[in-house]
Parts: sequence; structure tokens; C-alpha cells
Amino acid sequence: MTEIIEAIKRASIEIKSIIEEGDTSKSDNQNSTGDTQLKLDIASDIVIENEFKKISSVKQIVSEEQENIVDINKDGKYLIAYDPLDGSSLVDVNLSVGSIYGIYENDFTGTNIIASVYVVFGPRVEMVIADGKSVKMYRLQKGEFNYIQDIKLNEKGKLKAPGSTQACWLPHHKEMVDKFFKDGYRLRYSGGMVPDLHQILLKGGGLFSYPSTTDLPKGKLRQLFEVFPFAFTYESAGGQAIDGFKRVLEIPTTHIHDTSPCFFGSNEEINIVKEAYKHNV
Ligand code: AHM
Ligand code: MG
Repeated sequence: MTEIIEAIKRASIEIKSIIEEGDTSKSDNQNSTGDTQLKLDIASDIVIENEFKKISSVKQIVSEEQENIVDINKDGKYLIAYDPLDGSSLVDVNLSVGSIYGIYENDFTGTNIIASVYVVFGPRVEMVIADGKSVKMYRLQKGEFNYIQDIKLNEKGKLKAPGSTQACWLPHHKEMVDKFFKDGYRLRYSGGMVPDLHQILLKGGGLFSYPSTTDLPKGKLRQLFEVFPFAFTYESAGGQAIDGFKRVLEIPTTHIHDTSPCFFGSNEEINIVKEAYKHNV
């Protein structure tokens, strides 16, 4: 595992330069979800793949930017799913973005995730590692990732990050979001899930949602690359991650690019979601 973390650190230092100096225009390619890839997505993906290819304990990798699983070492132990540069379309307006990694054993399913890592590229570069028991944050300072703090969610927070197209929200979802704001929650939504979820974690709690909508009944965010790694991080920090009804980590994955509605938060907010959703299967 240590060598995987070291590879992520090296890749992140290179991705930082790609973000700072790279070309933010579109490429001619689309990824499996049908999004047009930016040149930044492709460059970051290559950096990460090249790092993981050097590691003997890695069995397979799969990227949000690639169609298929890539075999690395047949005797390797770990499977890694990653989103090289989530929120990459925000780079041209100089908002924060991030990389997300889920580390799995045996197969790419939510129940088999054993660690998660994300890296936020903002005014500072921070890496957050969850191992099921704790969540630890490191900051890039003079070329090194230094330990800064453990992250633990409070039982209740103050922030609300409501994703997706509001015109496509289901009535019970809209009612629930309105109620949060009536109860004093403050809006914090940048359109980058890494900084948005990082903010909720560091400010003690709240709720991030990307629900089922009339245009995207299965949500937008991808299970292996986005939903499961952050679910693992939130659970490790003492919070919860659900699809409206049950733990997202218990959702079966039928295809590597499957998406799922998702809610990440501290316990009080997630219990409110369960209550709002229970009669709306
Ligand atoms: P991407 O992987 O194509 O960058 O998309 C993922 C991003 C998330 O970071 C963010 O939470 C979400 O898309 C925003 O979507 P929306 O604008 O529909 O709320
Ligand atoms: Mg993404």
C-alpha cells in the first residue's frame, strides 16, 4: 500500500504542473460516459497509469477516462479505480479540482474497497487518505506531503451542497433541500465534488447530494471512481454515504462505468435524507 501512496504523491506533483501550465481546451475524444475529454484529463490519466504500471502489488487499474480495465500484474493484490482530474472543466475558471482513487481487493465492488485517497488541487495541494478507521490529511509543502491533521465529522454540520439540475429534481428532493435552507444551512457548491466534499469534511459536516433526477434517474456520479471512494472516506470519518435509502457501498456494480445517486454527510443530515426518501422508492 505504501508504494501506491508514493505513486499517487509523484503523480500529483506532475498533475499540479499539468493544471498550472497545460492546455485547457477540448480533445477530439469522448470518454465512456460520453463526456468530451479535455487535454488535461488525458494528460493526467497518462501520468497516473505510468506510475501504477511500475508497482508490483497492483493487479489491475481502471480509469474514468478509459473504456476498459487494464491488467498490470497477475500476481498483484490491489485493484485501483481512479478519476484522474475530476471537475477538469473548472480549471479554465481557476476553481479547485481533484483526483480520486479507490483501492479494492478481489474485484471492483463497493464491499471490497479497502482504502481511498483524494487529492485537492486548490490554492494548496492536499491529499486525504482513508483506511476504514481514520482519515488523514497531508499538504504539499516544498515538494513533500506533510501530515497536517486527522479529519473527523461532527454529528451535524451547517453546509449544504446540492448537485444536479434543479429543474429536474423530484418533488420530495426539492422539499428536503428547501427545508435544509429554511433550517439555516448555507449553500456551498462549486461544481467540483472533490473541493465540495473536502469543505464539508473540514468544516465539521453538512450534506452533499447528487440525487436521482428526471433527466438522470441513476445520478451522474460514477460508482467506482467517485461515489465509492468518497463513501469510504465519509464512513471512515464517522459520517455516512447513501443512495437515499441504503449504504452506497452495498450497491452492486454491474458495469465499471455505472453511476448512482448519492448523498454524503454527517449522521444527522443523512438521517434526514432517509426520512425524506423512505416513502419515495
Ligand atoms: P466530471 O467527472 O466530468 O468532472 O464530473 C463530475 C463533477 C463533480 O465533480 C461535480 O460534483 C459534478 O460533476 C457537478 O455536476 P452538476 O454540474 O451537474 O451539478
Ligand atoms: Mg469525475
